[in-house]
Amino acid sequence: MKTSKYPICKRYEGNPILTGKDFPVDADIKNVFNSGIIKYNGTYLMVCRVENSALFDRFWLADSKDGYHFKPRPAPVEMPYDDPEFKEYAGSMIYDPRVTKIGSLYYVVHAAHSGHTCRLSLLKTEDFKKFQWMGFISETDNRNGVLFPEKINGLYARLDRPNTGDGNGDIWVSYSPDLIFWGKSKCVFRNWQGIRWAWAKIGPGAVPIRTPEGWLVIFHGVRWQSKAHLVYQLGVCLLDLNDPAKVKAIAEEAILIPEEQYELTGQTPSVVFTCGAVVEDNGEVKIYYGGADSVQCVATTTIERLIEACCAGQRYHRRRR
Ligand code: BMA
Repeated sequence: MKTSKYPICKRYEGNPILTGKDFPVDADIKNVFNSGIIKYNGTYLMVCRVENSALFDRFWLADSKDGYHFKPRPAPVEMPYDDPEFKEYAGSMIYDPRVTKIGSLYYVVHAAHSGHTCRLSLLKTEDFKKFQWMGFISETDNRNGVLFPEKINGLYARLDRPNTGDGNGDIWVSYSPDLIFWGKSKCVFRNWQGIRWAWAKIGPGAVPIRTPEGWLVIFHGVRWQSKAHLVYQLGVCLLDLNDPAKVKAIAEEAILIPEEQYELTGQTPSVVFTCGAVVEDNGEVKIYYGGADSVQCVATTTIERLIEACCAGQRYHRRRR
């Protein structure tokens, strides 16, 4: 079996970088995890997913100068709860925000759970002070949506994870002329297709990263370890720049596996889950991820290592065919 020369991701030694205790006491925040991230005006801006003891989820901004030390703002993001349509579906849970900059605007795709089922919902902001709700952008039973940072062949594009009806989830791509109406949907790849460690479901994670080799996509893959125990890991693949439904290569190994105490124990044991990454000018990639649905963490790697991991996997799969 092919193994990598070195660990693909290196955990930050100060993990977790945010816990519920970092937020104002009266907000009663118990968990902070699966947060979105973007570089904004020279600072790292995290759109934190926070949860209180009643399991009410909100978004809360936190700022950092170095990408490791984050300071939450005094109050959560104001959401359009006065809109009855939003309230009906997102009333109990908004979660897993993914932030994409397109042109001069910032978009947050997030999951909105009515208590019965989940949809993708879209927010837009210019300045992270005022957020405009653009509506729901998927039917029910869909989550983990993420926008590409540019149009592809004249259309906005997104990856998401519709549940395929049997408890599974696969990665799909869809296109839109206006970010509201979506179509031309195609399955990109299915769980178990090329990856041994994710036979239950797979879904997109961070915003796709443009490289000369293709779109680098960090995704989550899930397997049943026992009847009642799902394990969430991170993987990486390369998609064709002009047609992201075409997979160019998938890393054979997971790039981050729950191993540390803060990933193995918590609300949901054995979970590493990402909603965002920051690419530095020198090619370093900071992957922000939730540990055990409880705390916010970060690990680093490079574009080069991620591409190498994808291509090594591809050679392995070619050999086997
Ligand atoms: C997924 C999402 C994530 C969560 C993960 C593990 O389906 O709901 O928010 O981190 O499950 O529980």
